[in-house]
Amino acid sequence: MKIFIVIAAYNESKSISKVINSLKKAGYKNIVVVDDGSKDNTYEIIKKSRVHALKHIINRGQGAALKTGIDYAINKGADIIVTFDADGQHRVEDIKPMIEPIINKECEITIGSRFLKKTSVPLKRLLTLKIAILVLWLFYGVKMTDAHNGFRAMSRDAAKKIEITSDRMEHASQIIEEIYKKRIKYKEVPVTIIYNNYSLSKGHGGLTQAIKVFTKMFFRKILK
Ligand SMILES: Nc1nc2c(ncn2[C@@H]2O[C@H](COP(=O)(O)OP(=O)(O)O)[C@@H](O)[C@H]2O)c(=O)[nH]1
Ligand SMILES: [Mg+2]
Repeated sequence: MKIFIVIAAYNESKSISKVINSLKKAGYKNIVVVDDGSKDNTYEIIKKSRVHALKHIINRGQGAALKTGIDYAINKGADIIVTFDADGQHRVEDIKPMIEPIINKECEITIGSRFLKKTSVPLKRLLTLKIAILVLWLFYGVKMTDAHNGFRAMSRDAAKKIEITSDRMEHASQIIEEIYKKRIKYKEVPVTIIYNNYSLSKGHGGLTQAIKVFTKMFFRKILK
């Protein structure tokens, strides 16, 4: 089984080496890092790290960066693709329980859920995450416990089926829509998301972002 870890990285020079090293230490050999037009030296770091180092020359957003990485992994013969964050918020130990249901053919895709485990999510994040879950339920009738978790694992077939056309953060909701529309068998797996000063200082996941995601989803829904 060829397992590929795909990481989208935007201005992550402070954390990316640590993330790559912990993955290597755990035995993951196929690591694809897509530098999403960072302004810092993220690309120089990944170039030296002996991973598959890809680069967008401009910043296109996490959705676009993941698509680049996933397409690359498919071309390199990946059997399973795991998407993993560059900022140290995901735990390497959680990869095994994420890929097991796919290896055992229980489902084609697993989505990490921080709400199936006892984690304390900062209030600001909690609100937007709950809104995202509600919107997915209202629009598609899909009941998820966590809709914007960047930690996922998918079979090669599922990765080929899912079309990501949303460049920025709304790709997370789009992936759930794709799972629903294409009737891909999925499972939510409890994972721990690490909230530290570094991740919170980046200031994403706030209400403005939630409104942007919702607006894009809304137009996608009515323009179809
Ligand atoms: N915010 C942001 N993250 C990006 C972008 N492109 C790639 N990423 C990566 O996407 C991952 C998740 O981003 P983050 O801001 O931590 O979002 P959150 O943890 O889901 O609230 C990180 O590994 C980023 O480095 C981008 O344009 N903006
Ligand atoms: Mg983060």
